[in-house]
Amino acid sequence: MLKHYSSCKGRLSKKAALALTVALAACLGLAALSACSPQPSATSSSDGGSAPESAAVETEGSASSVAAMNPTGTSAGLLPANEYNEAFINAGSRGCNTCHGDLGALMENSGLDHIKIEGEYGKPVTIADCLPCHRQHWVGSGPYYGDMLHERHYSSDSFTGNCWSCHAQDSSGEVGEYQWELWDEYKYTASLGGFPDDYYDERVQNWLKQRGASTTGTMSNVALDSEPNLQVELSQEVKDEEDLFVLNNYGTFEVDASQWALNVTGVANERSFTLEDLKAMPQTEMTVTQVCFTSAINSPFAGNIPVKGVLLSDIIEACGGLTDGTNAFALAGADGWATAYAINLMTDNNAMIALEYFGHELTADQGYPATLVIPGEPGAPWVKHIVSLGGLQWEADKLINSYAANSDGITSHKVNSAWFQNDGVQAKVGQPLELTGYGFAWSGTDFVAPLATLSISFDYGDTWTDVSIPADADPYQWSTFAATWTPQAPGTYVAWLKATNADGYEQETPAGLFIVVEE
Ligand SMILES: Nc1nc2c(c(=O)[nH]1)N[C@H]1C(S)=C(S)[C@@H](COP(=O)(O)O)O[C@H]1N2
Ligand SMILES: [Mo]
Repeated sequence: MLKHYSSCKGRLSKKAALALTVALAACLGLAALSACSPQPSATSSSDGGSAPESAAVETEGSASSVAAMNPTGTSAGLLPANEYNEAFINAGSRGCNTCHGDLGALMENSGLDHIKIEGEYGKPVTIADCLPCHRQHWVGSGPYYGDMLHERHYSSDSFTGNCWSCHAQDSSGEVGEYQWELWDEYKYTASLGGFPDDYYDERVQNWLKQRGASTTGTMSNVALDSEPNLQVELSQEVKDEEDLFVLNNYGTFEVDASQWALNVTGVANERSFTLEDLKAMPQTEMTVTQVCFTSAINSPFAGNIPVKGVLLSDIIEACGGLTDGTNAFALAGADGWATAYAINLMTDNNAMIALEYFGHELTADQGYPATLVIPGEPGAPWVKHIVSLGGLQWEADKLINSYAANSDGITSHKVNSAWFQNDGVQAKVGQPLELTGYGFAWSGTDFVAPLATLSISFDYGDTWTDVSIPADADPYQWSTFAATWTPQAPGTYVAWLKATNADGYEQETPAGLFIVVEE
């Protein structure tokens, strides 16, 4: 049972920090050190709820604006309109996207040199997508968002809200032991109902119903469905290419293929491969899921890609094999992106130098003319515009340099899931509603077992519908699902989704989704 979200309070161990130097230094944009500035008006909140009366406000001295904040005007947002939700919770006036709309667009328009980060599948970028990097107190992941966002709001003309605009206090635990949380995380939890500890106690629910405070047994009147009429179909589909995320640490980089070559050292016959050389070699095709190393809960930074190219093992063989002791490659992209990786972890997983995605040559954002693809590992070491495989001799302990193995201590998600829908899905009683999403595990190594189960709950995790991933599913691809749910009663529901792998390792916080069901 999930009570409140951990906010990565643990310090990074020295070892983890070292590992992350490789992982994060490049995985994240480290350029921007100043705060966000507001962006052109958000027309709708990502809650899909009634955004506060949103005339765009011009910020003095800047061309940017945000949706007007109205902290004293009250709105239930997606929650049922009642005194508690409007006047007490004021749900419609809280959370980042209420004022800012898409946070990816906010960063894009901010004038800051931030990594390119875009919401895909029609999902806006939310604060959840910022947290894997900026919740850290570690230099490699960029500035700590708590400091910069407090300061930026404090000095903003257009921010007329207060602490509760962005935060909530979760009082689960001892009386008086409040936890500051982000509203955007808190809103999906049972604590929203006002009985954080006893929420799951039927007596609380009955008491609330008896007093007429709630028809559903939650103070917020969030509806529960403990016996959902739910059919789930799984697949490993490839979505539209335009929904594949792009993460460029240094912006879009153009390469002139006539000047380009891939240099290989640490092999019997060191050599350079031109694009023509690689095209003339045997080509292998497969479909493989790419996720960003810093994928958040409910993140749009994942996608299934049909790839085609030359297996790394074929390249090594074409160079007469590795020299004695060579067991890792330093990997460098033409744009300056660099990391290193154990060779066996790549060749065991059919790593390839990909020349094509989706049946065509790579675009600049995909890494033209060639990108290293490492099935089962997150995106950071999938070096785009790759120009060098530099032979290294690593000590045994360094060889376990899988990103999956070394990701403990940062808020990143080896087993994860997301809805493709946004908060505010509309439905009708008795009519089937299709909900879709994905789950995955970084299953390319011994460190993370393949995805085993996707689970859905409509009662804050009190009961789950578990869906097993078939044994013949490809562990290198995500599992997508279409869940057909027929709601039996009107109300606002919070659907939860979580992924579990074959070792029982469970997604730490479920992905939440607000659904509004009408009569
Ligand atoms: N050359 C180069 N390769 C790179 C990056 C980069 O910025 N430059 N970003 C990495 C990161 S952090 C990710 S998640 C993936 C993203 O690949 P995509 O943009 O094709 O989705 O590329 C990786 N390879
Ligand atoms: Mo990434």
